[in-house]
Amino acid sequence: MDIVLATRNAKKIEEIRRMMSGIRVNILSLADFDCPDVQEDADTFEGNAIKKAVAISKCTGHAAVSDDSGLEVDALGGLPGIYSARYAGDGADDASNVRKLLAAMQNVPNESRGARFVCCIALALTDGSIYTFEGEVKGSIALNPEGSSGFGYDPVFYPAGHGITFARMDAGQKDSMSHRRAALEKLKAHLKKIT
Ligand code: ITT
Repeated sequence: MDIVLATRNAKKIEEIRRMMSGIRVNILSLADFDCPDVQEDADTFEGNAIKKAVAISKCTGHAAVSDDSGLEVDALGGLPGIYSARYAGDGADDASNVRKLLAAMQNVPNESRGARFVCCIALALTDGSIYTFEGEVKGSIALNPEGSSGFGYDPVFYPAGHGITFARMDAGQKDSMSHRRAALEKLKAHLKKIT
């Protein structure tokens, strides 16, 4: 079965390809198709994930898998949440997003710095059926960025029970406990049943 990865985020693509190895699907790249950008205007991770997967499946004529994900911070009422990629505004990048988050958290004491990463994966099949799979990892927000691996908010996220940020972990260690891993395991179990 051919599946197009409906994301333009190179770091997500790396992680998903790594964790999808070992199952009988042929992963195609969105870069090989001429599809318009999908507007992420739903108000949930699931809504945006479905929008992306359905649009890319229709555009390419193949099954599509999308990933909508983000960081929910308790002290900020769940922000940046679905706005994670563009938290610092138009033209935001990982560094400006992290800077804005740390500034917003400046006066938040250690015991109130809880957060979680959420990942919703959507699978859209060519017969029009849609499936979604969620994963999360709980943790807390660091006082300063630490480490240079990964992407996004990895330098400021301590997964619970570990004394280092995701950005200080090697790829295999982050993969073993990440929100994306949890969602992808559910997707893989589903694909094994239908392929
Ligand atoms: P696509 O929509 O093309 O997939 P995107 O980067 O815009 O790419 P999202 O809308 O799902 O994707 O935004 C996800 C953002 O959440 C991402 O840019 C990071 O800022 C953050 N994020 C998600 N997963 C993360 C992870 O594993 N580590 C660090 N930050 C993550």
